Amino acid sequence: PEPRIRRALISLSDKSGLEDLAHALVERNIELISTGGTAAKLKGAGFAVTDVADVTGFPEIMDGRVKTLHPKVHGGLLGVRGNPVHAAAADEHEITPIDLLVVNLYPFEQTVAKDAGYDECVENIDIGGPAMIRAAAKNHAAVTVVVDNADFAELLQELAAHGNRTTPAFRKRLAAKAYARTAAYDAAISNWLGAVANSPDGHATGYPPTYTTQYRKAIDMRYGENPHQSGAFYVASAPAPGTVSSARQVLGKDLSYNNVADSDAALECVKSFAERPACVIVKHANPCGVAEADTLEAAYDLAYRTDPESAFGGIIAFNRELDVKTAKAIVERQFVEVILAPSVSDDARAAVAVKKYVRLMETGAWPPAAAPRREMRTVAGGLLVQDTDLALYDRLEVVTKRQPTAAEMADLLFAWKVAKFVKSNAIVYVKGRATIGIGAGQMSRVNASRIAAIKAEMAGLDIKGSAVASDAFFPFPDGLLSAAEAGATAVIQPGGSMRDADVIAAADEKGLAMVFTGMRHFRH
Ligand code: 93A
Repeated sequence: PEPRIRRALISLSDKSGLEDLAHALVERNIELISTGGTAAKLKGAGFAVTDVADVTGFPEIMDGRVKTLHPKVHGGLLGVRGNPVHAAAADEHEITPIDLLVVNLYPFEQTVAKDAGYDECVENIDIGGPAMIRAAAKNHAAVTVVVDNADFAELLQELAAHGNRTTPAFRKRLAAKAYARTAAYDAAISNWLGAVANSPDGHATGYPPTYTTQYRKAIDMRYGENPHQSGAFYVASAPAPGTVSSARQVLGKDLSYNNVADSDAALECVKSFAERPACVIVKHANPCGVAEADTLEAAYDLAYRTDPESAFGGIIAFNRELDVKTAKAIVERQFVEVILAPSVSDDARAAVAVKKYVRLMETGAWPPAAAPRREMRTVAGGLLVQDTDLALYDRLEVVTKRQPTAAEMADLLFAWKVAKFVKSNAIVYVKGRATIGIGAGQMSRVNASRIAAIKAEMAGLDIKGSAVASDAFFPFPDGLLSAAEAGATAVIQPGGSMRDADVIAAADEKGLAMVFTGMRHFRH
């Protein structure tokens, strides 16, 4: 039979739910041992509790730095039940078994998060708590270890169901969680200390939040990118406002793996536009239509017209509240997977609700400028980490004889903003602040250019007089010439090719206006 729980050691920094737990344990005749603050709170509430100092025969010393670090505690947690040698040692040294350990740690992460000073952060590094947690978890064959107050209820259910016992499966699960907790705790300390060590004033303000971010599983998807792959969506404990991770789903079917990835692409792209209502339609992680206009509905209509074929089953993001006219225009015209907007009017919501499957996401407002962040992708056996590409250009330098007109300049900037979100090689044609042809993900820049032109033609859009953006420099004049032949009159690109002089000469010959940005935007 499983051992009965007779003695519990409770040591909690976060004391929420403590009294209810103690009450239930005492009712089950389980003896309580506690550290200073926890014991005081229990005694105040009228519970009979043994001070850990009375167990160890040693006072809590050094401001509590040493309170449970004692063989009477650790022997009680670690001794193998039924082992005669361990039992003899326990007898000789008057060690009594501890069957249940309930500990949550000094709030180190919260202390760092509230930007406390160095000394306060250091003082909030818990030593005795993790030591006990690790000891109890090692001995999970006999000892139950709880590190999260959210598990109190399940613990009490177990005790009730099994006559003051817990099942081996439950103890194993809790032990696994316990080691996950101490691992994450030490990781947070190490990352903070690393940042402190690298900071000139020894204060780690603004150190990359990704280092300490913890993720929880928000959605267990039916599958990943394909049905034979499993997939899930993990969300940071405090996701930035106005992101796909903090968005609220107000309508529709469950989000799929691809829905989340494409929603992110659409939303981050539409954030590039603030001055006027804008719409981004994404398909397979690429914008297939982007437009700005005086109304949201007009912006959607222009974005849709870029490539109606691709827009089918797309993800649509807006930078303004979704109004009823726009909502109706979408659902009456096309199949759409996800619609995202900072907010949604009541009648727009009702209009979308007509289509049961459409996922409607309310993102809330986003800050005008995104905070720096890191992004990661895995490669086989490794992890690539980089700062997210949040910059736009280094400079705007006209390198041709002809200056762009004001209208061309506006379209060039618009095309540049879009190109940043198109997979490389990216070529984007724009006219009147709306895309008219997008060439994405090609291995050659000339082909990206050709495809963009073909798509414009297929959509019945005229490239003549358009602006064109290239996410990286034209290595040869051919890509530029192909854009000029298609009818573009203005070009924006990073510059920096060995043959810039040839490319500029070709542009001058065709009477193009060309702007260099000094910044490349590969996206893979
Ligand atoms: O300072 S410690 O690292 N030294 C210890 O021996 C020790 N034992 C438990 N911190 C220690 N604890 C922690 O005290 C627990 O992990 C818990 O977070 C906290 C509870 O303290 P109190 O009961 O005095 O409020």
